[in-house]
Amino acid sequence: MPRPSRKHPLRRFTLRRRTALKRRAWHFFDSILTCYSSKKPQAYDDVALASTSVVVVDEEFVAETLAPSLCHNQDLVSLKISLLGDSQIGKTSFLVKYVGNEMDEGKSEQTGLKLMDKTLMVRGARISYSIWEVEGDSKSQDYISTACKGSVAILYMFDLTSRRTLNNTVRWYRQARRWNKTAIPVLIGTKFDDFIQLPIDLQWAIASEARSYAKALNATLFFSSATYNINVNKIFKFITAKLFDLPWTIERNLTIGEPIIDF
Ligand SMILES: Nc1nc2c(ncn2[C@@H]2O[C@H](COP(=O)(O)OP(=O)(O)O)[C@@H](O)[C@H]2O)c(=O)[nH]1
Ligand SMILES: [Mg+2]
Repeated sequence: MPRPSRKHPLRRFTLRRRTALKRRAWHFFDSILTCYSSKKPQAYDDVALASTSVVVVDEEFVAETLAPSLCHNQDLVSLKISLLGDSQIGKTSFLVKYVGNEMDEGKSEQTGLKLMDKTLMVRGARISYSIWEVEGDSKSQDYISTACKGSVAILYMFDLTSRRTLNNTVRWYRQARRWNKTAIPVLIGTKFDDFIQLPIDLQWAIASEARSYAKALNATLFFSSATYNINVNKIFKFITAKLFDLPWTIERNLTIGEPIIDF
């Protein structure tokens, strides 16, 4: 009876497979080690770049930008936002508070219309907001079409201490809608710091009226103060999240004496 071979064909096959598997495993570990070595692959460099260049984005959005698959696209997205309301209600102060040092003085001198730009990084993409303010006096009516055409959001603003300016938002809304029916409508009550000095029953009456107006305009309502930087950034964050379907939600606040947010 012939002696069985020391290396059975099946055993030889198993050995070959094991060697191939070992080689593949080493290759796999090698590629992992390469990722952590000083010679980083391109993708890792991009992540580092994206996380350092995100300067003006709020924390929730910064977390989003760290996802590697979203960091390669450095395209610039230009979007227009317009801002309407009576004069002296705090529109320019609100914009200056948001835009800060990036305000383009050169573009802001045209009578009846102001234009300010702000660029921010969201999920690895550069977003440039052109924010158009219609100044609110009788002459500025001619600029409503220029400001509203192509806007992705329209901010209807009023002074919380002046009911007349709240009533006028309906007129601003009707005029804006002639030129733009798709923009996100936001109703903003300004000078919240002055408003909270009013008697509480008056605050309650104005807040209720503002909520009814917001419902009628199908708008989200914010009370804000440029002087104390209340809800200024939050309003733009809300618009950005809504436009780009970002996982960020605002909380409703209906407490009298606090800056109301209603939707
Ligand atoms: N108390 C208070 N005053 C404000 C606020 N925002 C603006 N103002 C004042 O309201 C006046 C008109 O502001 P401005 O921004 O020029 O209004 P615009 O005509 O609507 O652009 C100025 O005297 C501002 O200092 C605010 O948040 N609180
Ligand atoms: Mg102004």
